Amino acid sequence: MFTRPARVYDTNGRNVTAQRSKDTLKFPVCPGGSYRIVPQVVVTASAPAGTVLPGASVPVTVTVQARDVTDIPGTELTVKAPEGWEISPATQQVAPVVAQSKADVTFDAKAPANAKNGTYDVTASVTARGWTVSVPVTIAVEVPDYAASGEATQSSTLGDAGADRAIDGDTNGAYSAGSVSHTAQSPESAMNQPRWQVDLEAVKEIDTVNVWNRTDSRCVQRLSDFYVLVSEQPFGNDDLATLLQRGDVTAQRFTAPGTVPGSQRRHSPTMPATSGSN
Ligand SMILES: [Ca+2]
Repeated sequence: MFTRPARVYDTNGRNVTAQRSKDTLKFPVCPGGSYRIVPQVVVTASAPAGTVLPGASVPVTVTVQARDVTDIPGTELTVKAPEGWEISPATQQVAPVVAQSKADVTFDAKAPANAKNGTYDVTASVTARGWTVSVPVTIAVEVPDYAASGEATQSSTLGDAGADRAIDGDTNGAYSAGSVSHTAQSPESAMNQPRWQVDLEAVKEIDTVNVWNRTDSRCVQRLSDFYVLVSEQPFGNDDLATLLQRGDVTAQRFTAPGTVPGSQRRHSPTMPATSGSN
């Protein structure tokens, strides 16, 4: 607060002469008196409410306000952002602001294409000769559920329990609820490495793959030993052994549903040893 121009007022509203040196403010005081210190430069920064997609830009507005009777000379706005963020422009001049008025300046903050879910602090600093005021603005990034807009297929289907049920946004694990996908229950299907997959239809930066199991008590164990495979190339009709040997395929084996760290991959099928997924 004391690193910017400030005025000191007594209880009667009279200005008290003060001297500022870096972060120290000195002024004469009367015993028992009370004083009000009013910063003469107020800087705020804001971004639109909501979340930002990875790789998207959001406009940040910085408001420089001059209080009371103190004019603000021309200042410079600089922005610090986490690694990978692009700020445009990174610096810009702010025109002088006369007392009791304000000026808005705007910059764009672009999230990295590989940004993870979370909140990020971008700091805007307004600098004049002798003082700097810095304010953070928090931007939330939300990685979309790419699977939800992909094309789901599976090796066979039991009744109407199609592959698209696994990406319908409903993770109700009870088969009777009508949202669980299911491969056919024939011996041939079980022998043929039943699989479910989703084509994301473009290369995407994948953070996690969430696999939701059935919750019907007698069927939970069916999804007990399976692989999650990801690739930027189509899997085609290759069997599991072939896929595990392919250089473009990343594979992880699970004895129970969980999450797998991702990378830039196009396909993410699961190959359960037995059938049934949400
Ligand atoms: Ca579902």
